[in-house]
Amino acid sequence: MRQVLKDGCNKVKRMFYKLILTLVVAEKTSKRFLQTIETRQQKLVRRQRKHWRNFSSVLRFLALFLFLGGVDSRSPCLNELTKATLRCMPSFGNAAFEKTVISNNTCGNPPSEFCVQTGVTSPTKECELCNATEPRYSHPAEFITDIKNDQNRTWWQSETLLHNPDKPVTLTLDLGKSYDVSYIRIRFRSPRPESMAIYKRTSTDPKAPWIPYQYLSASCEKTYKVKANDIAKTNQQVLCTDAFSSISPLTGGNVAFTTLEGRPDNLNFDNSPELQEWVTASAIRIDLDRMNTFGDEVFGDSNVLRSYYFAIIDLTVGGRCKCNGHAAVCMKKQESGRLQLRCICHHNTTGIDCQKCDPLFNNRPWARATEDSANECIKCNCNDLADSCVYDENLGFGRCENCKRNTAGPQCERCRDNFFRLTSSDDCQACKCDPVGSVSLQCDPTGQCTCKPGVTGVKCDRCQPNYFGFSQTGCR
Ligand SMILES: [Ca+2]
Repeated sequence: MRQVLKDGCNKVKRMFYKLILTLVVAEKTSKRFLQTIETRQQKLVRRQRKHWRNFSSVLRFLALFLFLGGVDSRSPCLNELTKATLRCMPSFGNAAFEKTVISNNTCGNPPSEFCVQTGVTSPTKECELCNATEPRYSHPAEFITDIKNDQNRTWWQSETLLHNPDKPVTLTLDLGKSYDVSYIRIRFRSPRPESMAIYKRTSTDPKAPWIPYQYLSASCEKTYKVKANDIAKTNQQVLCTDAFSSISPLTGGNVAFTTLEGRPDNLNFDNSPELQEWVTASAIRIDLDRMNTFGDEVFGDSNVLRSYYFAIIDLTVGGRCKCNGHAAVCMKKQESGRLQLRCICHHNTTGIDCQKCDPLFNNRPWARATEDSANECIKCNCNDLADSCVYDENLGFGRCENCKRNTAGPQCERCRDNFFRLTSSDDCQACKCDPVGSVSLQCDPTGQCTCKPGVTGVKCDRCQPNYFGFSQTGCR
């Protein structure tokens, strides 16, 4: 009986301890929850302020965008009246439009659920499905550069933190050829990343290195070892800004990067090869390095984890097809069996970017067109006897290549060795000097070879009268 009472007492004691423990844990949890709510509200207010600052940066950026040529269309390469050559360029536009984007991480395969981030922890989060096999629910990378339509905002989306806790997310945009890039703007559907980096390639060579272009981070120094909001001291200095990295707004936030803003040669672009190189890009890579969160993902709640992911509505690359001032049109052309985007070159230039002179137009070095001069390529003087020339620094003009009809010389102006002609309008003929009887294989302009002693004939191929023994030493 006593034993039963003792056991019962112990049972009550254990239950009591359990209750106390539960209460303590509950109090701790609720305290932590209240702290989370409080700091979240403080955070939101702080971020709201920051958002306004960002908004003014976006306005500044838009002003610069208009200044950089968002308003004009393409310009002609020739003045129709005076026939003077003019610098020309393709129209300004969105270089990313309908270009291929590849992502290493996209939701929907297998189908998964994601929840819309509302900034408030509640069990009734609005959740949707991402399913790559159902068009209605798929969010592929190509939706980043598709048609812009405010009624139907398509977007790309990554997996959520629940499905992909720490794999870095990378987007790669291939522009198809070099562009002069003025700005890059990314419109997010999810909150903007805490840290992201933009890289570029300046050549279409798939082995070309990725060059850092801009960092955008709330933790510049920690994440990218770059001072936050620094002023560009050189034209190609990679900067880091914290202006676009707050969690607010939760949707529709913009990230923008203007390539020329604040660069030392900003107003002297024509004469700055460094800056010209800096704005050149043929591919863009965006690394989404860290998400912005409210810190509640640490509790591991699956609905919370489902509400963290990257989603981008649109990527705009404001720029012009790079034609070095020698083309007004850039279009796809059939080239070795595939469509290649290229400039339609003027000013006797050629190449995908009009980056060189036509073969027979290298009488002076190739140059970009400037505001003052089209710097067109000039034809070499090859007397119509060559199809190509190369500029020769020592000569100061173009040296003709592969002179035709037995001619030679920098301008195909003379007969090649061992050939002759009387006047420059004649064809060059072979001297055909006899190698045994001639001093050299070169004849004079009449075709007469120089004979060894005792040798005679136009081609020095026989002994003079009364001489004999035609040999390497002449005739005796
Ligand atoms: Ca879209």
